[in-house]
Amino acid sequence: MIHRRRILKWGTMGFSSMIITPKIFSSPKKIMIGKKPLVISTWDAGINANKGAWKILREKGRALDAVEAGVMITEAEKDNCCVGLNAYPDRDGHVTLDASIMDEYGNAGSVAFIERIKHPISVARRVMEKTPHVMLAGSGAQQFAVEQGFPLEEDKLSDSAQKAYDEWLKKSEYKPVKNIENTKGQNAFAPNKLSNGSFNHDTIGMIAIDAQGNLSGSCTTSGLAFKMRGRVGDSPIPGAGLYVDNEVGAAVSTGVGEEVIKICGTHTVIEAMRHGMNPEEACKFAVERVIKRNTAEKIKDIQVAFIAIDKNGNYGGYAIQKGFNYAVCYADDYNELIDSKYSL
Ligand code: SD4
Repeated sequence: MIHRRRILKWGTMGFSSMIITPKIFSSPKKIMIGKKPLVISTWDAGINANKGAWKILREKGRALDAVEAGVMITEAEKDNCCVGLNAYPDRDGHVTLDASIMDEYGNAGSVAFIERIKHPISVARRVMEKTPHVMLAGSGAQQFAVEQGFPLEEDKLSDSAQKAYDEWLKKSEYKPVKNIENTKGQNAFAPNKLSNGSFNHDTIGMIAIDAQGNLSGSCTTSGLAFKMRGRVGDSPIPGAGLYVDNEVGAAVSTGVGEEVIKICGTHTVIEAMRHGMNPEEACKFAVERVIKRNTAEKIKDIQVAFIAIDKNGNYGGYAIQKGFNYAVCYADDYNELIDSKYSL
């Protein structure tokens, strides 16, 4: 009855006197209760990684421990093109790794352009917990890792990485000559697509909420295959490749890191959730921002995807292109690969 009277009153006021409030300030949505504990991670390697994280979460362990243990599984995998020391190298033939981690207090640690260290995610955690800094890079990061007791691994490509690199060298005709960056075309650069036609991307990004309702996240990658030496992607940058705000949610990205950095990708996702979007809507919002910054021609070759969890254990993901999937685990018998929605 009251509602009807209000509607009638508005009806007499006419549209011009109605105040339209922006969507982000609209009346609060019904709170959806999701899953807790819960872990989600990018791509199909996420299934195995989730298993490691779930062992900790199911025992009411801390999300931070879960996201570290989970991605360590992927870092150690033998045949992984894109994470850990068995991954594809940069265009000079060296594997260089980026990783970051964030806890429920908003602490962050990361390593960038680190070489010959098997578990960069654990070094990132040490940076967070044992130093006053957030990020260490290159030889300094490696030196810190060794001081912390991490073994220095052999500087050698895995068999499959060596094969892929030799193949790439043939086609790219890359020679480390001066000013090659100015040459037209992509040959000397990280290709958007690999020779098998798949997008040049992979990474494991993992976010989790534990039984106590605390959030954490991790991200670890070799970056783009055949990238320029010294290139650092979004993965080790808080707010770009990974962001956690315990009051709101956690988000992680994958795909062409340069695009993610330019829109502060995961921070954008978190802020969208803070203003009322659910995780999938927030990931879509960030994806659309990447799309908007590019021409229709260019965006066809770019993949970027985000996944997110909110404070209530709801989750979602969104990608530019078809083909992105993520693994979701919230029970001993539930660890499934979900095909992400996408824009193009
Ligand atoms: C990077 N975002 O270094 C990473 C790579 C990646 O899926 O996620 N690939 O740009």
